[in-house]
Amino acid sequence: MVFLKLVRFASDGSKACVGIVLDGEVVDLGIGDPIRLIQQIESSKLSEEEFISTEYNLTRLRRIKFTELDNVHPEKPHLLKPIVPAEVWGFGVTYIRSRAARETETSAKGIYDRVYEAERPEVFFKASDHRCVGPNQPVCIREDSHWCVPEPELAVIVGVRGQVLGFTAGNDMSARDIEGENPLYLPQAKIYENCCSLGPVLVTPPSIGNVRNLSIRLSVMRGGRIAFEGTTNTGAMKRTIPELLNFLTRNNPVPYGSVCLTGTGIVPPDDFSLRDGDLVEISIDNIGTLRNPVKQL
Ligand code: DO4
Ligand code: MG
Repeated sequence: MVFLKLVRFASDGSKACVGIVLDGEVVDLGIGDPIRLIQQIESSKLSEEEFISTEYNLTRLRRIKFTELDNVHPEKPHLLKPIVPAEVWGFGVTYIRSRAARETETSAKGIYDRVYEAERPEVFFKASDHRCVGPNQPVCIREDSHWCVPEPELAVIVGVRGQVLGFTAGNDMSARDIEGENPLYLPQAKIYENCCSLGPVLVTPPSIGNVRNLSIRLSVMRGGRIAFEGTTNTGAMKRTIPELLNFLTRNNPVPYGSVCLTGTGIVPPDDFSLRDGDLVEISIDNIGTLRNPVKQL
């Protein structure tokens, strides 16, 4: 059985290569765009496994160890974002922990309680490709924020009508002081340089398993020690993915290969803020671990 986990990586110069992850190795498929591959599989009407074995002789292709690519040296072959997202959207207050944390920080008491209970979810524009980073690249703290946290979220890669093309892990970096001061400041709390990371792999729907039961873990390392760690499970999400995608794409066709972050169920305690030099690690079942150092702008 071939589990379709795809990565993009840079080797020989700046050209992006797409590889399939098999037994701890990345097999270079000799193509550049994973979304195009997913489209081809979709229109072939073959199963993923049949398509891959018909089109590629995996035993003959170049292989690189996954751990070799998951590194911080830009001059060596290294992982890139698993897709180049045309748009990234974020859902909010989809877990009870996010509702509680937001109600504590906000000057507009009650709004997060209301949105958690409402039929219509909160969805906001999060990022364009140039604000997103891949594995091992720095995520940033805004210069004018003193209370910044990572938000580990299941990320869904979608087509124009909201059809699910795949999954990856995402970090919705958030300035809690800015969003807490006034909810109208949300875009400034959420959208800035290196405010979002994605990776390490793109997993297709048949390979992800039960999306309602994926464990999500966050740890923040500081000076070699754990400064914060927490866990949740997608089973604790109040809304379903089809429900979220239905709202996202109502009179709003999104470009093929857009990314949708499904909200955080882990928020560190109120006295915790990220610092320059921290290392954020987000792990999701069947996706793996997305690691990013933190940089204070
Ligand atoms: O309005 C606040 C943003 C909420 C959010 O990003 C989340 O719950 O993940
Ligand atoms: Mg979020």
